Amino acid sequence: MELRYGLVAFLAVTTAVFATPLLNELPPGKEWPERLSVKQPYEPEIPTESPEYYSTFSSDLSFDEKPSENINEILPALNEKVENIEVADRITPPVTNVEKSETINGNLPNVNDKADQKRETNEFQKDLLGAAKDAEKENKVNYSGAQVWKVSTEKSGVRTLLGRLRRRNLIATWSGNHSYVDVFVKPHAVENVTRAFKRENIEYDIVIDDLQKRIDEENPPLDQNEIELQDRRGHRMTWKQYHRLEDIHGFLDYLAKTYPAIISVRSIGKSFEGRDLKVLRISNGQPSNKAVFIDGGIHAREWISPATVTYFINQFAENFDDEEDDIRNIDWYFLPVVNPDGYEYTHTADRLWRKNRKPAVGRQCAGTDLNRNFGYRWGGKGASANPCSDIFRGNRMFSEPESKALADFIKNTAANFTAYLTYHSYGQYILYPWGYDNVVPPDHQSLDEVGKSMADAIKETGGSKYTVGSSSGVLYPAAGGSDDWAKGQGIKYTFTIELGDTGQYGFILPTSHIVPVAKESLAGLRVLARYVNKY
Ligand code: 0X9
Ligand code: ZN
Repeated sequence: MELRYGLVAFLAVTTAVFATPLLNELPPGKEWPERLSVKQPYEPEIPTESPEYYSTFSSDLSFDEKPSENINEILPALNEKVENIEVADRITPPVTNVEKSETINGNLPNVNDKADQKRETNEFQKDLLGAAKDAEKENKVNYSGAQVWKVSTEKSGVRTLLGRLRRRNLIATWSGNHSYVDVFVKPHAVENVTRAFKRENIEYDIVIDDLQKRIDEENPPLDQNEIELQDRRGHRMTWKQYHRLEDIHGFLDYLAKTYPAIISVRSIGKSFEGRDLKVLRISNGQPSNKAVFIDGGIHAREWISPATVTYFINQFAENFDDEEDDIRNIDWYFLPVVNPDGYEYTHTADRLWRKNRKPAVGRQCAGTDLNRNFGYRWGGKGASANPCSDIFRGNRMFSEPESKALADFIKNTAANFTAYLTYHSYGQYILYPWGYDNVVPPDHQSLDEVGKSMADAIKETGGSKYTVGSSSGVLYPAAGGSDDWAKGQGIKYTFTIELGDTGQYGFILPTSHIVPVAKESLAGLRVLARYVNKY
């Protein structure tokens, strides 16, 4: 008897081990193209230093100061270290509920009667889950009383005051452009900051008056029906919830198993804490195809981004045969979570974490802003050398395993990358290079045209208004972004897309917004696909 079970178990394990790579194996001609001797589609055509390359794009910015100085006002404090909040900068992640319950489950009492065992295990697990959930809540950074204000910066003196408050670590900037800033006011500072604003007669709107309440309401658990549906579907993604990394990766693997002729998944490297950086490729295998690379989740707290990128994947994968030719004739590469350590950390410890989780040398603070770590004009404006800043650029370009893996993959793949889209939040912007300074590439007019057509499609589909422009012109200069690096590699249609909303919820966008945001973004992506095929 035991021998038979042993044999079954042995067969199950060997099948799982050996069949998984086979399931992911694409038919000849449909494999992922390696670089080898294939000519790269993006031999640098762009001189990085040529003066005619720079045009003064936004000389009419209504900043109080020159943009170059202004960014030092706006962004080094873009959520600088949250002080007075206990676990904000913990370097070792806290033990999560899962880890805890697993440890205890390992020591379950030995009950002989199967029904009893099942009941007791269930009850025991329920108790554990409840206790673990409470513990998890206690372990998380608590934002009770923190507020988010929208402040117009048109009036002179506003930026100076914001700079002062920021330097005293009372506020941080969530988002903003040249006419407004969304200001995160730390819980202990609300009174003082209110007084300072009143004294200087500066108006503001309180957009979020208790951030923790919003966080608590943001991502409610699924109801029983949804959970049963998940089991039947073979993966757990729902777009009715923000999912943990495990669910996202499980979904990618499920698609590769289900559609092996067109879909495959590959880990292109590991994060600092050892999580996979999983890229899913969808392709009909035609050698003439152009390729598009799409990523999400560079910034940990921007949860709508991985949710949207996985929504795209689902649409293309599940309806590939019925898709329009413009979609079918592109090789799609998706990396939904560029920063998996940060993403998990936002679920387990600090909902507002932005960077990755690699401790800085000296370990005084953790994390590098991956969108300041790419090797194009690295270390320029809008990037900080202070490891405790939320826009820390890292010790050198590509110092982080996540940014390095992404760049190496794009460089070492012979795919004909014609577009690079990186999804962020929030603000509703479609941004093209350059980000490092107020200058634009020679083909900025065509980028502007494509961006505007995408924005039109988005508006037509879901009604949201996206602003289009160069990222330094529309937002602020910030060097070391993945977009600038991709454009520097010669990838024609390079955009950063800042998804919704425009600040009502900011990063804490309720789950009911996922499908509307993703659906309208998909309309924009379809427009991009048309331009890619025409190029
Ligand atoms: O600052 C960023 O990294 C992006 N905005 S976010 O609010 N999602 O953090 C904008 C990046 C635009 N691109 C470059 N500056 N290169
Ligand atoms: Zn971002």
